[in-house]
Amino acid sequence: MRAGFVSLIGRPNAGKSTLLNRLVGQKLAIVSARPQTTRNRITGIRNLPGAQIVFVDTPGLHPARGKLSEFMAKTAERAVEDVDLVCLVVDGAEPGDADQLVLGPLRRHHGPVFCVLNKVDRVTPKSRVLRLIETWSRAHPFREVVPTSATDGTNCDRLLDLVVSLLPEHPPFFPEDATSDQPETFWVAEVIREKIFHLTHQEVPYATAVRVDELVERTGPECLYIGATIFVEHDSQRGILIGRGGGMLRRIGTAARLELEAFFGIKVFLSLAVQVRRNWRKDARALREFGFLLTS
Ligand SMILES: Nc1nc2c(ncn2[C@@H]2O[C@H](COP(=O)(O)OP(=O)(O)OP(=O)(O)O)[C@@H](O)[C@H]2O)c(=O)[nH]1
Ligand SMILES: [Mg+2]
Repeated sequence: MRAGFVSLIGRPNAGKSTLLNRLVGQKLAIVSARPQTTRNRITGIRNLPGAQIVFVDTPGLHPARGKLSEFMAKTAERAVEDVDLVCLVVDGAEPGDADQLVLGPLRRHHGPVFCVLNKVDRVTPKSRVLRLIETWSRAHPFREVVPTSATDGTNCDRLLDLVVSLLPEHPPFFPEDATSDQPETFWVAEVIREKIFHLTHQEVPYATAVRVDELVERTGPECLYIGATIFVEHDSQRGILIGRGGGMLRRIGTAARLELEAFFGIKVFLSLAVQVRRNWRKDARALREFGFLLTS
């Protein structure tokens, strides 16, 4: 039996969370077209015959600005410690430079590192993929440079095989049926936050935190009752999130509820409230309250 931990790190928007979901075979991490969607370390467990891979998704590597951003940057940097393999995920369509920002954290990892050239479905002409492989192979002594597409699945099975071949012999870390070690309430809050990323613009999704206050099964009729609070930094953002006649909050609530119902397989009653917590992203206490805690 082989088992081990594998971190996915890289610039914001490279497709780390999409790749985590693809490799695990289930949507565990939220995804959006904007950078800095992921804020926490998110594990996704893939069980294969004879192997258990614990993938670790991370916030995008970026220069920290402010307390929340510092938390995110530290979370990403620490994710290379105590893992068996690190995958640096690069957006093949917009690779950026092989600079300190992405190569720096690799130096703190003493095991093998892969470079995953993601979004190859968007790279044209195809000969450019070969040039990218050459460029990245020169930037760091990567054990493998693997072109993938997390959205259409290209080469993801090959990536899984390569990962398994590097894992140490070890009994499984988690039960066979586990897919994550995040609590359900965290995942529910993330689903709501994803809909806010999809439906609102500019600073609003970045100024938003979601806290699930209640998650209980109710009978007569049977349903899952979820109460959550959406926090924003200013009154104007609260107005935008609620929308005219409550329209925006209804759209966010409906989109989240449909996904939650599909996941839990039971009717969901979702109650959302919006509160202002001034400048919460700069407030250490609020960050702790909203679950932004460094755990290692
Ligand atoms: N065409 C294409 N798009 C992709 C691929 N992988 C991810 N995307 C898209 O890229 C965008 C960013 O994806 P995410 O998975 O949220 O990226 P991330 O690296 O987790 O981003 P942060 O959490 O912000 O660091 C989304 O719009 C995805 O649909 C891919 O292989 N091909
Ligand atoms: Mg992400």
